[in-house]
Amino acid sequence: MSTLDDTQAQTTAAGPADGEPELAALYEDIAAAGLRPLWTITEQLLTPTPRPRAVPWLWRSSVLRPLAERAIGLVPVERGGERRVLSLTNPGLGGRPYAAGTLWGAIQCLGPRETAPAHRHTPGAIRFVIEGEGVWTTVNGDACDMHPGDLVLTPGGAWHDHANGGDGSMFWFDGLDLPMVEALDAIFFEPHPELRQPVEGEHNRSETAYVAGGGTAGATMTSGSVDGPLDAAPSPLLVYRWSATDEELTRLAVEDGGPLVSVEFTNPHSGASVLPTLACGMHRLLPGGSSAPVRRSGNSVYVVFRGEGSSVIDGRRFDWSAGDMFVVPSWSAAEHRSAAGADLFSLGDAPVLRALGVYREETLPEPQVVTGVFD
Ligand code: 1HN
Repeated sequence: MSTLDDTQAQTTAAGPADGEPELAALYEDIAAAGLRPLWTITEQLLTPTPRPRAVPWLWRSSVLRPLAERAIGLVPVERGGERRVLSLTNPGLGGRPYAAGTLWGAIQCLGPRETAPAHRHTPGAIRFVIEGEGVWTTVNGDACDMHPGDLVLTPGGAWHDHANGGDGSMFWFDGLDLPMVEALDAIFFEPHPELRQPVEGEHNRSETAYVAGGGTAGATMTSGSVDGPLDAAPSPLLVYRWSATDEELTRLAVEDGGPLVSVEFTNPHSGASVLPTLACGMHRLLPGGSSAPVRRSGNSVYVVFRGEGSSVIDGRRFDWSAGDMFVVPSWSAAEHRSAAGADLFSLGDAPVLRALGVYREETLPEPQVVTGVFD
């Protein structure tokens, strides 16, 4: 007679027990039927907290920028490759070209007079301009001029191409929800018949229309972060200018004194995140300022726009300066500080987690103890 403990020992074993032909036959038949008994699955499916495969990581501008420049000299942007892009490849993801499990992040560059060909796809994208002048991204016929610090949206399904009309190179950060759309088995891609789609009318029409309709800069961002309902429609405004962002952060810093002031960019029609899948924000650490240690479910990628400082992520210190990019994976504890002040752009997947009711965040009671330094 077997006790309850004996029974559990048998049934939690990874394979059939010796001398139990009936049980052995059951396991064989289960496997042959394309099934797996839950009680033999040893990998932990329900972890107490998220266990992202992506690890905290940083890519330095001093490495990214020269490589991008060499690529401008050696690799043409043409049909086929479509984009001159170096993807942030998180070492935890087994070679997949993703910054984190849900997010694509990359540096993209265009040399003088180059065009990255027009196409469209179901993943949505955002561009955050790091350096250079002269490029516009045309989104469904609307040519959006790009300048450092600007955020430009190319919502899923929108035709888009990038054209450099100037004599210098330009560098920007690309963020896409590509891994999410891939996980949903919903990728569609289509090249446009022409290299550049036709530009309709003047440049920056979404911006002009927004202002002409009485839209204010204040309605394009909110202090803190959006936690309202998801809007399945992307923002009708395609460009968020650095001048407006800077002005709002300056105003917030005076109003509430810091040490950290943050805005999240919003769809001015609905107050939702800029894309249904992606949240974009800008964070200003005032000189000597630090943020509270926080963990959040969902992944984030940060781009240092101005200044320098450091972040402690899961106990490791990451020192950064302008143009660097780093990843805070889901549920990693993160806190940021800067002696001289800094502006950080952030990209995150929180709109999806919030819409699905699985978003969580918590502030840690104490600053983290630093046990190592990333380099
Ligand atoms: C894409 O379309 C762009 O349009 C950039 O600039 C990066 C990465 C993967 C798939 C499509 C762009 C991309 C991308």
